[in-house]
Amino acid sequence: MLRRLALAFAIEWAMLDIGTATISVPTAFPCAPGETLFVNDADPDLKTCDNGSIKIRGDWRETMSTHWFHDHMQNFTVQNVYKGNAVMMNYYSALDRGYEAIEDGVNLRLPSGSAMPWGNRDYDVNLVIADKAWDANGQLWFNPFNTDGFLDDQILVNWQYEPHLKVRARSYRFRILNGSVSRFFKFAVVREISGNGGEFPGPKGSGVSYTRVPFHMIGNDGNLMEHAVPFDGSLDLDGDGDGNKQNHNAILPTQGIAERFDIIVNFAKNGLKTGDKLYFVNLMERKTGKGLRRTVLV
Ligand SMILES: [Cu+2]
Repeated sequence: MLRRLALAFAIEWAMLDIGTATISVPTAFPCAPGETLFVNDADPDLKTCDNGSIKIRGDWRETMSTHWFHDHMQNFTVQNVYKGNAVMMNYYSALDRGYEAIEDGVNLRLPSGSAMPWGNRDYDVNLVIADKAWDANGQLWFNPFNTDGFLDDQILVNWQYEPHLKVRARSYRFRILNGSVSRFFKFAVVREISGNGGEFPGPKGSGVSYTRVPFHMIGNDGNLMEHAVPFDGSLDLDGDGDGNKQNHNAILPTQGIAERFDIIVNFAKNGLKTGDKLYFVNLMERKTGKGLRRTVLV
């Protein structure tokens, strides 16, 4: 009898910035006391953690943050990603070390936590958002012969159906990956309002409506941005000169397949109170996988 082999790999790989070594600001790894790392610099050797970081070659301006990897088997990439053969991968650095507490003039102190010397994820949340379909037996369903782009009717987060997260009244970082195989998204962050006083109406008969919850974007597609961008209605973020400051108030740009946006939502601001319910909602309507259609609401 043929049995499918399950192969388990223990993989260790170094995630280093590449770039010139000629600039004056060194790039660096975060580390715990006693941690070592082989650094291939002018003096290649095992370097030891020094005050929370290990200097490496490269240009700190190329510091990466949110990535993912997935199976790339020829002609099966889509099916395999669809089935869940995909993983998010956070890069930490002296700049973005996943440790809020240290103030050394380099660490950006992005929302993360402080229990470990680096790589804390208490307040740093990865979200793989992807659409799926099930057949009548509740099994994942996919049509490999649909080469127009396969759209599904259920949107899952981290392979979970309608997941929720209890949050504290503080800032969180959300690393949002479009892990779909064909569906483009356009996400907004909204708060549920009881009654119809919110800007956006709820489903018919639900008795609720929704209002915008502003946030900041700090990274796009794997790299930290030069500065945080407020998505709060204070700027015409399209840069199209039409003066419309609302079309990205609490609303992200269209997010393509595999694209990542890192945002920070402050649950202690924007009039949020204990017990409030917030949602990520998708405003991009798609009818076929062939192309984008339109944005709902705005
Ligand atoms: Cu890929």
